[in-house]
Amino acid sequence: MNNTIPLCPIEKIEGLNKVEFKDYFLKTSTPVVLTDMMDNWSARQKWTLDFFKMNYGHLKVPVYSSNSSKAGKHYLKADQKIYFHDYINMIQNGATDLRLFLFNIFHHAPELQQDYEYLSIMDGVYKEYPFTFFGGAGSKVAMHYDIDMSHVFLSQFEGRKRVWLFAPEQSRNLYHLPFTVASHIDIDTPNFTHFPALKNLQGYECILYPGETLYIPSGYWHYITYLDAGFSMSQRANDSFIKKAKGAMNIATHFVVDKGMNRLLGKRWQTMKKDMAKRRAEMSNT
Ligand SMILES: O=C(O)CCC(=O)C(=O)O
Ligand SMILES: [Fe+2]
Repeated sequence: MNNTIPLCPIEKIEGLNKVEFKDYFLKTSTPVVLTDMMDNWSARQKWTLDFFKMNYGHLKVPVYSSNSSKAGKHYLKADQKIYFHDYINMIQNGATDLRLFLFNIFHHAPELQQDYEYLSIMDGVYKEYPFTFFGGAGSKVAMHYDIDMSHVFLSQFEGRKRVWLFAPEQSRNLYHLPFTVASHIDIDTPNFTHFPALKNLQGYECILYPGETLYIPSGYWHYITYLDAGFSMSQRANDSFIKKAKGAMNIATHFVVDKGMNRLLGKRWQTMKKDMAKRRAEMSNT
């Protein structure tokens, strides 16, 4: 809990089957931690930071500074490419908050697929997008929701993460920046005077441990703090035509409207979006 925003603990469950998952979590868009989803993967024991350092240290990987997932022009633009070996050393030594994210390790090391299984808890798992996320203690993932509107299953291999989730209905209370999937609120130290709608915000919280898989329902906002150096891998799934269409719309809006306006107006566009977010938050609270 961060004392100021009510956060409900996310339930942790073992032995959930597909029907139960659908009825209790998928249909109701309720987050849950599945504690046994990774049990049968040999990757669960085999994949560690040291394992990647030793076997794949020669790969050059794109790393991002903590603020590069914030709204703005540089969204998803890598800051630099460095050797995987050097990057892992840096996070193990606590020397950086650079993150490696949305990294498809199977493109570089297809043999690793043998250690791993695709989830069968729901239909529509995208086999082409198993992404890994690495970071050091203290790294933060800025508040966002995933642009393609997929459901996300985030499996933790090493280190712990604190995850805060907020349902899509909370978008106005989070001052969602229009035409983006981001919020500029500093949720660690919420400023209730400047952003009064934050008083109405309600969310979920969990600490994700190695061996656990967090289900992040489609459209859910997430804010993540790495408590230790570590990494996870996500699988994405989408079994709904409507959600796929919404995702395609989001991507078009972001890349055409937001990027275009950024180029055209720069800082002024940022300010306009913040003003719009403020007006919308106030409208929904009057
Ligand atoms: O765990 C992370 O570093 C980011 C995860 C994330 O944003 C996602 O899986 O969509
Ligand atoms: Fe995400």
